[in-house]
Order: sequence, then C-alpha cells, then structure tokens
Amino acid sequence: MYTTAALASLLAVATAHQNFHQFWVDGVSPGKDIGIRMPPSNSPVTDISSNDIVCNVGGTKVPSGVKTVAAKEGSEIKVQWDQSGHPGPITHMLYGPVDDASKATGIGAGWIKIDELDYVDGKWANEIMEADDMTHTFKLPTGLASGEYLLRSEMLALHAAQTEGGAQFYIGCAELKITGTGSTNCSPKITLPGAYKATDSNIYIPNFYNGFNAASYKAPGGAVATCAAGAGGSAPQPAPISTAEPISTVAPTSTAAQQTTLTTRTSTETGPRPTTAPGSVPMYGQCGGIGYTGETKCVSGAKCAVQNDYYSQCVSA
Ligand SMILES: [Cu+2]
Repeated sequence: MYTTAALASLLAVATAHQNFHQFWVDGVSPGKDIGIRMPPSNSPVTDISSNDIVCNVGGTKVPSGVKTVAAKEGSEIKVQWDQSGHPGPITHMLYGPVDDASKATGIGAGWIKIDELDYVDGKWANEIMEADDMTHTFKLPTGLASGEYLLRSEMLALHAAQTEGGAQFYIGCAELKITGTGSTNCSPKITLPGAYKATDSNIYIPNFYNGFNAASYKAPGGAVATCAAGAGGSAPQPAPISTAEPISTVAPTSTAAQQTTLTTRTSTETGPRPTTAPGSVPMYGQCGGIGYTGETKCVSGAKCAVQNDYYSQCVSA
C-alpha cells in the first residue's frame, strides 16, 4: 500500500511524462495530434527489446488511420512536445521510403538517424526545448528518394538511468510523404528493436548523479546518417541547394563538407566521388574510442582528438 506521500510523488512523476503532439513542415502544421501516431498515454517505454520502442505503444499497428503529411527533402521540420522536465537528448529518425506510410510498422532495419540534440552549454535538449516553447527544429536530409516515410521523434529521459532499465523512452512517429531527388542511400542504418541495449553506456549510466560527464554524451542509435548518391543511380541535382540557405542536417560545420562534395560532383558529373574527401563526423561528434565502430573521419576543418580511452571527438583542426 502506498502512503499518501508516496502516492503524491508517484503522481508528480506521472504528470511529468510527455508526448510529441505537433509538427510543422516549412512553417505549416497539419494541427495538434494530426499526422502523428498518438500513444494511449504519456507513459514512457522502458522495455528496449519490445516493439513499443519503434513508435510507442500501439504505434506499430497498421493501417494506422493517421494522416500522412507532405514534405520535401531538405524541409525544415519543427516538432513540439507538451513538456519535459526530464534531462536527456532528443533524436529524430526516418524510416523509408515505403509505398504507404500508414501501413508501415517500422519494425526492423531501415531507420536512419537524421537529427540529434544532446547536451549543449550546460543544458540538456529538454531544457533547450523548454526555453523555446518545447519545440525543436531541424532539416530533413537532402538526397532522399521520393516516397513515404515514418519520422520518429524520441526524447530519452535519463533521470533514472542510474538503474539498469530505468531510462525512459518517449516516442512519437509522424507520417510524411517526401518529395526528393535522390536515392536514400543513407548510412548507417538502424534496426528497431535491436539497436538499443539496456546496458548501453548511453542508456544505463550508473554514475549519472555522480561524476557523469554530460558534455560527452551521445544519444543511442549511432551517428547521424550521411546520404550519398547511389552508385549507378542517376546524377543528383545539386543546383537548388547552393547558396540561399545552409542545407546542413547535422551541424553548421558539415555544410561546408556537403557543399564541397556537391561542387565536386557537379564538375565531374558522372565521375567517382573523391576518395580523399573529409569524413562525415560533425564537430564534437564521436570519431573513435574503445568499442566504437562508426565513422572516424571528421568533417572538413575538424580533427579527431582523444578525450579518453573510450571517447574521441572531432574538434576544430
Ligand atoms: Cu515522466
């Protein structure tokens, strides 16, 4: 039996839970709770091995009955959650292309990470969002194939991550119909469920309240994907994305690398991509360390610097 005080604190925790409620594509929203597979409650998913980790409880039931919303590659996406007092990152992933997003479960391989905000200048992503009406804005990658996609918004709450199984995943999946010019040859790919493990060092953090260095934290799912032209595919069309606006989907520093690549491709047209090009790890992204298997080359202007045995990151060259 709960004491009144214990019950009150449980309720306080419960009301601190959160949901993804609304998004805007290039400034236009379909409306609150429209285009999103809304879960039955604002409770977190904690069983990382369950299908609930894909699109929250009930989120893999298809047909979803949820409206699919038009977007374009490179579109600016703004998401809005209702609240989050829990410390942790926000991550966005895409799954597709599929013929009909309303009929895609999202279970399995084929996800890519397209956006991640962790801990910047002493603030977790949730705090940064709180200061901006609980919104976060990012861009869809360029180089996507036309088709329908699931857009997965995840806020990972770490306030109980000092216990294995204590990390709380809040997830909402939107459905997008994206017009693109590429072939969605993006990597690395992520499999859900499967990519996350309860003992991963960014999910189970024994020292979260005792010496944990949040500044080096990277959200689960690996690196933000880079999208390249498919080998043998038709040449991409770099023209529309040259000067007007930054096209970065990762960090400002990657814009230069992408534009360099595009420029090179324009001049050589059908030639192979240069093999000595800079890497794709953004500034402050992980580029090495024990157990790390991802990309190790930093974007142009950055170099990989050892922070400790387990973590090297890209810093200004
Ligand atoms: Cu909560």
